[in-house]
Amino acid sequence: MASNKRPNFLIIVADDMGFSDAGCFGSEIRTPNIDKLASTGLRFTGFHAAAACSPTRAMILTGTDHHIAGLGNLIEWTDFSGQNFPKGSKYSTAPQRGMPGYEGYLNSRVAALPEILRDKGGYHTIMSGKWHLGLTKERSPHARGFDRSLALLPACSNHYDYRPDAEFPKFLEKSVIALHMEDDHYVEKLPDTWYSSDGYGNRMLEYLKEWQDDSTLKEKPFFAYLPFSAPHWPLQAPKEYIDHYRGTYNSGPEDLRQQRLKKLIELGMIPKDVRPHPVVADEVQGWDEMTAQQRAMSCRAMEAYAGMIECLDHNIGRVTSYLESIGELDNTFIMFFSDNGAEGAAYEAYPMVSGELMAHLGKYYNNHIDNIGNKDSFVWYGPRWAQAATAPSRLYKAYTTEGGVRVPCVLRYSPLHKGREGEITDTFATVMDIAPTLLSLAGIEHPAPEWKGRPIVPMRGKDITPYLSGAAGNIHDPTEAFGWELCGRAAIRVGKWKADFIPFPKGTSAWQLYNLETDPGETEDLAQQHPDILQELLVHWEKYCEETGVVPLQPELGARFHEAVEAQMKEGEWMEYEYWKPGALEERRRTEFVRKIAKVADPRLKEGAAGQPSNVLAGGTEA
Ligand SMILES: [Ca+2]
Repeated sequence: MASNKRPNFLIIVADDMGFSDAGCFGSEIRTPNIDKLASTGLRFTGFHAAAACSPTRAMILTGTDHHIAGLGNLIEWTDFSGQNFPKGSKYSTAPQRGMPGYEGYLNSRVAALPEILRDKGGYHTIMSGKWHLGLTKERSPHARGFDRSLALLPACSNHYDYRPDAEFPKFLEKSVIALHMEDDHYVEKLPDTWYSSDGYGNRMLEYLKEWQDDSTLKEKPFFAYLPFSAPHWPLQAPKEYIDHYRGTYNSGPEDLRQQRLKKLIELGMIPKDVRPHPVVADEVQGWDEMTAQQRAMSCRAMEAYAGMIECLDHNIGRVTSYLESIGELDNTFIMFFSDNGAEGAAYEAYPMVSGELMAHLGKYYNNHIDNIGNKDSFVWYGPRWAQAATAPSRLYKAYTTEGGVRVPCVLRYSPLHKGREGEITDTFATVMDIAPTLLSLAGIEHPAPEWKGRPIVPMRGKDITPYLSGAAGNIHDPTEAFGWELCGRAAIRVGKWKADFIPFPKGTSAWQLYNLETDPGETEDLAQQHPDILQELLVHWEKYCEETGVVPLQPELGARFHEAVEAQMKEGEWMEYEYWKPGALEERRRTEFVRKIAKVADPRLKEGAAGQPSNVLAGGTEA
């Protein structure tokens, strides 16, 4: 391999895949291709994302916090407050609507990584997979720097592009239609044989072959972004993959959880004496309370989930094998990771959606036990299976506890980590580190404070190349603070100390304090024992809110911010493109379905900067 050539980049993202769902992270699911990347690269057990999809994707593509980049929350959750809140919750996302940083697409404060790599660095930029960073042409991958793209624009869809001829309940209208854009135009019809992971793998291969076969293009290195929409629900996969798992999960989710924990300990990925967080699943029946039929149905959902992951892995293998066949594998910096923790929502138990949703599914889908996983089935697997995959961590997707934000990650780039193949590292890293790392490897400086005539923000992530090459012992300084916030769930971490704020009913609606070094499961709240450390973290929290523009949804997350905001828009007046309405996919009528988004002034208080952190934590983080 020519060493004077700048590296190619391949960033592969799984959607809602749990921490222990890959073979190289202790899973029984067959993932030979991810495992091969791991055995020839590094595995990260301290890699962190946001708690859900589009916020993470915003951070991947900008290197900064999602509250800055326009995805302060998922647009689906700011648009319709109730759908993501289980029984007993009173929280509304209304105060976030219309606020700066909550646009629901990559906003103009950021330059997107492909824009910089292409326009400043001369890279060829290609994408195949889920975008979730804007629904209209001017927000599309094409508009944000991709030379070639096939992109699923919304959060999720039927993986086979199947949809019944029916009016969708509100929850499903944004969850069924496989709205894709290819370069600068909407895809009118996907191929009849469409299945998401195969479709994205196919298209990525086409783009790579196009690059390989064109001598002019080939002079440029490539940036390839391959974000799968699997294994996000609806759990669907080709039968040949699902069949590999028939009967595998018959002993239930607790048994699987114990098996996974045992494997994680054997691999040295979690401490032998780890105290796993208990399973939190009060809203659904216990395994022992279920009938044999209910248990069998549940196992089929898990089998379908496993099949989705194997199919995703197969497509990763097709892409990496192709790179190997053209002699580009070792010159390609590759990362694979999940965008958030496993998805544990039990939508059947959500008062805002369950009745209407379940009635619709009963009428238009076939969730017979022998049909689960097929195109006309529509299932999710719920909190118990999810927590088998997030164990020993607390909770799952959409929560800012480790179960929502700690994700499996594999990195392979031989020229930088020679001799460390197969290594497992627990060093702290985040998805915000990807952009600075790629720019560093490409030899490009980030353009902040200005890009194409507009002011833009700098990156908040760190270049990880000094860590990979052994020049640095860690990626982030242990005194650096990291915040998370999503739907009023929050966390702030400095070194081993982490404070979580999880509202009722999944949490206490009070700040809790954990020592992740001795208690990675976040099981023992030390807030009473170490009030000084908690207070110190909360100073960092306020600073994080000020720096990133978090609009807190509870007084506990920032009374002085909270008092200044109130509901700005009504329910359902936010989504910018109503693509699920009849006729909305027709080119000539599309503009009828684009809504104007009201803008309000930023009412966050400007006076009184957050207090400067004292050194309580600095003392407390010495490992
Ligand atoms: Ca996701």
